[in-house]
Amino acid sequence: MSHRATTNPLPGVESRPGSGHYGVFDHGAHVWAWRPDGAAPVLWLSTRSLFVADKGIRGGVPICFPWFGAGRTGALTPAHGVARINRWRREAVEDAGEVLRVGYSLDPSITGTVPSFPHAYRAEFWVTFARERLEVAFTVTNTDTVEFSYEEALHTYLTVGDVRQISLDGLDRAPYLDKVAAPDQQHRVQDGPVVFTGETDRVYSSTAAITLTDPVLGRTLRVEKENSANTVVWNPWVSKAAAIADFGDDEWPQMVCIEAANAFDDAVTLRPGESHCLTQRIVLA
Ligand code: TA6
Repeated sequence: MSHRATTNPLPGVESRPGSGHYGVFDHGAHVWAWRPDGAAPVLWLSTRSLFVADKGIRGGVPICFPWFGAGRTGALTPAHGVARINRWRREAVEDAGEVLRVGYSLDPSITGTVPSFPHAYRAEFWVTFARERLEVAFTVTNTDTVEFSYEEALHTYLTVGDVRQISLDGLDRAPYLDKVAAPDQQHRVQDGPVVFTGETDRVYSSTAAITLTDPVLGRTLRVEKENSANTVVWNPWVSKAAAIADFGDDEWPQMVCIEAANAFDDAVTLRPGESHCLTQRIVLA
């Protein structure tokens, strides 16, 4: 099955090997579809997502760079940086049928000057779609004459049968920032599996792989990563989902975000000429 450059709502690359479905938009180098042949969709995409030049896409794998959320100052906009709202340069498509690899690049000639990140850099992104795994790799190279630091996340939205019935293993004993808790109670330590009983927005200090057990879909996903000090886990629950315009009010039970990240004190620092590659892999176990 050959890929095809698609228009969809946005230009990109799409392939349908067997009953599978692979898709990435040039906008944001945004991976929006991964459904392995014979399986249910693994990535989640809101039915309310926008597909416009200056907005992020609600679902798939948004690339957060050069800051996470509102940044370490808590005052940076746009949320999660500029990478996901710019159109990346598509550099390569390697189509071996069941395995499709697409490579992109981003640099200041695309994003323009970013006052809160006035640095010379080159960012590259590769996605590998295969039947049993999806791999995304985000590499930043310092092409400047001075060192700089940045935050990053592969903000992956996963489809689940019912978030109230899943559990995440692999974070036991990991310290985390609980962004939903009262300010004086936000520093906590994970005790056992992660389960979801309300709005959940946590930044774990952990390099571990995670196993997602989904009894409703009857499947287990393994979420592996390299060069990532943080794992972000998010579900907006009822009121936050209702407050987000591009998120359907009744969609929150069918998704969870598990994000390989380097944020806050774990921001990446690169000296001139240095590179760093953040990788996340989702494996159908
Ligand atoms: O990764 C979790 C998070 O930082 C949440 O706090 C929430 O803001 C989510 O990202 C979505 O952010 P977005 O800017 O895409 O609406």
